[in-house]
Amino acid sequence: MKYLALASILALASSAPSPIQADIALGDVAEVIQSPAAVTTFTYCKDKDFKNCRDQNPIIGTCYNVIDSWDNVASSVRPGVGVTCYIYENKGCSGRDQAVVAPGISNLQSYAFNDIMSSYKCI
Ligand SMILES: [Ca+2]
Repeated sequence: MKYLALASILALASSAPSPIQADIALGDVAEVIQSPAAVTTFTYCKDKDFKNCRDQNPIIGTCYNVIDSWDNVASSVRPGVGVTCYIYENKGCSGRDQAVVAPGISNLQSYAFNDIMSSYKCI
């Protein structure tokens, strides 16, 4: 009976349309379930001393472009504790970069990076 039940489930599964072409093995699925994407915090601010800020929750290891209205305006930045965030002069995490760790950089002018940041990535 167990075999029959399994066989009918398999028949059902193979006849059902598969909207997503998942090219991963079962082992990969287990790994994804056991290791959800780690998220940190990253705050960037239009003014020095962490004023007029935008708070983000970036996934570790993922590059983010800042939205257009925040492009080339950051004057202070603060990553979450325990990560290193890199800020980049160009989008796509390219160009000159500057590493930042908590408690952050209160005045990017000190690093010749004021009003320059276009993207960031935390690792
Ligand atoms: Ca820039």
